[in-house]
Amino acid sequence: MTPRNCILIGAPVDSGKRRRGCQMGPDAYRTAGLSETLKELGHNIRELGNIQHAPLREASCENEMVYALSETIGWTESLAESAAKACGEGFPIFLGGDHSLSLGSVAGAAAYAASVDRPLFVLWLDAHTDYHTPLTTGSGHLHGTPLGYVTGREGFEAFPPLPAVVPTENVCLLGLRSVDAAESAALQTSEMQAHDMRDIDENGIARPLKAFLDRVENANGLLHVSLDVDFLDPSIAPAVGTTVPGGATYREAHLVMELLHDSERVTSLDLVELNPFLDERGRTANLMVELTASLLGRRVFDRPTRSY
Ligand code: 6HN
Ligand code: MN
Ligand code: MN
Ligand code: MN
Repeated sequence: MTPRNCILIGAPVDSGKRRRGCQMGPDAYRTAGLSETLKELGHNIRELGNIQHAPLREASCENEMVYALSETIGWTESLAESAAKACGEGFPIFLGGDHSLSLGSVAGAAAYAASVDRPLFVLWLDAHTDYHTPLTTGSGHLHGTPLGYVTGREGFEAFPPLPAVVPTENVCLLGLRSVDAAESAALQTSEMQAHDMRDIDENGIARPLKAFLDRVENANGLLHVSLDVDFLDPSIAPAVGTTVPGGATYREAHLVMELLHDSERVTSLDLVELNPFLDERGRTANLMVELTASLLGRRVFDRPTRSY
């Protein structure tokens, strides 16, 4: 297996929703041994510690429900810059932090892809589509908006202008089981490939993923993967504020990671929405580390036995 130059970027973003706790995410991944696990697999690890948001400036939005706008804008600025830089130096892994961190990580990955003249593809592993805009969100929680931002939807005027838009046909979503009406309507007129759990129950998870990975391959694309804890079934991953029953099983999730590893296409990764405050003896943090290990080449016969 080719060793990767992994760059671990702590992003303790907690502004994307009202419930606190994701700020502890980066330390939970460290405690669960992410860096040691990836080293054992033979990868090179560079740890950047935790980054901070850019200086806050005043910002406003027509929708008065929107929560912590300035802070999320500050995070988007600093994360986009870190992501673009890290993509040029290795394989960035963003240790979240809530999903609003992906406004920045994906924007930065897209800027990097444009600078090397290659298309960026995005795989969104989530119970939710996160396709709102600040104008359509009912909760006001900006962690529900990153795919709206990076695909260039209107309503993000207060945010940094996107250096490069991700075309909706380059986005694949897996694991959906909670989609708001406004998101669903917008999805219909987009080219995103959205696979809900019904689809996965009927057809399996490998089929849509392989079809997407073939497209990435044929386009010689870069691939950003955004893994939301709530992609997983709450029975195996309780540490998330937005649990939805009926999520991916342990094996479905590992299979996704194994196929991603075999594709050799993944160039950046977000680990998001872990809220260690809600965990049970670290089991969700441990599982997220195990999944990252699968994505980076761990095989069943290498896997140490560990009970959760
Ligand atoms: N996430 N659609 C809901 C909302 O509040 O807009 C949930 C968003 C969840 C966000 O999955 O990162
Ligand atoms: Mn999400
Ligand atoms: Mn989610
Ligand atoms: Mn594995």
